[in-house]
Amino acid sequence: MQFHIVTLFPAMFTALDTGLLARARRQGLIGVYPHDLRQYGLGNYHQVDDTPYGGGSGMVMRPEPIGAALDAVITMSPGLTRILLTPQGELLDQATVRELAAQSPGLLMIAGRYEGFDERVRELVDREISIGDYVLSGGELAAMVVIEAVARLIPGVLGNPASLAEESFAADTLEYPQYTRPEEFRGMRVPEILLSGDHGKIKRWRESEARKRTARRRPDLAVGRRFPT
Ligand code: 6GU
Repeated sequence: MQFHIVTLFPAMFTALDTGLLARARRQGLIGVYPHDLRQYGLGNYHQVDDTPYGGGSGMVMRPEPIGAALDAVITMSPGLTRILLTPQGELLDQATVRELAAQSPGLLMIAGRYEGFDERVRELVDREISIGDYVLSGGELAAMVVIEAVARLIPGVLGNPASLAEESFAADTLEYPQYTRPEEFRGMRVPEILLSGDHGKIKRWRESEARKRTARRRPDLAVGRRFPT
């Protein structure tokens, strides 16, 4: 799966040169391709932003460089799903992540800087996505969040596919409490049931703990909801 990003800061994506994603790239399971928006800027200064019509503070990203960058990438890789990263977009959740993971050959994301995009940029994309209700100075970190969340759903990227299956089964609840050694840490003991060896009892305990934790911490996660697998 291909992840293309149109950005003024392509170097930020070297952050993905480590760990799980680096291995996935070496194996050819994913490709991460930042494209420098500055190359498509206007005039001698390669301008990508301008003052807003009607006045006001801040700068607005001009539509032509973004349009030219999208055209160039789409010509090289037809069929990419075009995504504008913006706090005004639909909130990213695991159901959306699954939809994005099903896009072939991949995603073309626009990571903006400055105060916003010229409204006409919205006409150039297939969807708009936000990663949460807070403001970032640019879409780059949001793009990396999308890449990480989507890539781990691609077959072969995760070391242990069983954890994926468990996640999708338990997608409507938070995870149950987990413990490893030692049996006692600073006076806190591992729940006796986990040491019992009774796998039926352990399974029921975990389901019950996950339900209780979800009800207390995230009552908005509706009981019974399941993400498509
Ligand atoms: Cl996608 N972009 C920016 N700039 N800020 C955000 C965001 C995106 N999602 C949440 N905050």
